[in-house]
Amino acid sequence: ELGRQKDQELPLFSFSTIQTATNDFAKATKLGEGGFGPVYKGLLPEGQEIAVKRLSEISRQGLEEFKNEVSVICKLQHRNLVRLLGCCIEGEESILIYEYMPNKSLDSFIFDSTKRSILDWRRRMHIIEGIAQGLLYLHKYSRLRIIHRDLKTSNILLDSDMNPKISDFGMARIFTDNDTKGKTSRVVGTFGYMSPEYAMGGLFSEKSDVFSFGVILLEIISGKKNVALFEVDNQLNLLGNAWNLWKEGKSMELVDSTLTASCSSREVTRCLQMGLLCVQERATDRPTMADVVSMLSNETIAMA
Ligand code: ACK
Repeated sequence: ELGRQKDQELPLFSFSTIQTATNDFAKATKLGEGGFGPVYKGLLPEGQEIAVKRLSEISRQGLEEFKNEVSVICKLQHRNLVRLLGCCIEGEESILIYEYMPNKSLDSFIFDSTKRSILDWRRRMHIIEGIAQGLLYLHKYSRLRIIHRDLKTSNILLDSDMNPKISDFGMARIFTDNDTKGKTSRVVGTFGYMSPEYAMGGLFSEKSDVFSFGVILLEIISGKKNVALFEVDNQLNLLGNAWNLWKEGKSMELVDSTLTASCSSREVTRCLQMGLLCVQERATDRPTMADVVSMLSNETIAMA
């Protein structure tokens, strides 16, 4: 279950194959705009659907993210990480080819009122568990230790069975020993998902990913954005409110109203508790992903 290590080289695609697969890009469906360029839908001759991420212009920043993404993701294989099928580097072209994820990003399901009801409680728990497994693999079970640094609901893609897969490794950092902490003066990532120590001090670690995971979990359950912002004017209240409601035994008020028919208050409380543990201000108070995965499979969550 923990995923197979991938030893083979990353397949190289020719630019003409990608041109054919995407109808020369011009007539291809554009899936969206990714970190370093547009993402198109394509079809390989053998009938496999693909997503094609094309570096738009040779900017230093874009190229850095592109190379980083390749170097991280080509070493990984897990059912909860989007699979990189190959790449194409030819002349000015730098392109990444991924498995196609027909249900696109989790973001669109949680925040789009017409699609939201598709995600009942059971599906949401399945998604939360999948993200946790993928992240645990990144942190612990891949040969390397990887901090993603940009986890957010729009980077979680859903396959045809609504299984979640983590994507976008352009900002990830690889560690080859047990020391998985780092400090940077160039904070990259997405505000609202960043932990306080990372956003304000450039400190990233497994625990900063855990914070982002907590935000995603709370967004999945509440259907609300920015559930755990901190120290940004009155936005601090959002997290404060979540804690207060929970302490007052009113956790059901935090839950997306379309969900209440498909879950029990006990389940909700358990899950909310976990989200709140993950978004605690002090990194040392947060659980590890190993703790999270074991808590998800256990009946009780011990509060710190
Ligand atoms: O939320 P979306 O529709 O799903 O918008 C983003 C956009 O491209 C930029 O990242 C979509 N996308 C990215 N990778 C894939 C993929 N492998 N399969 C399908 N859609 C993808 C994503």
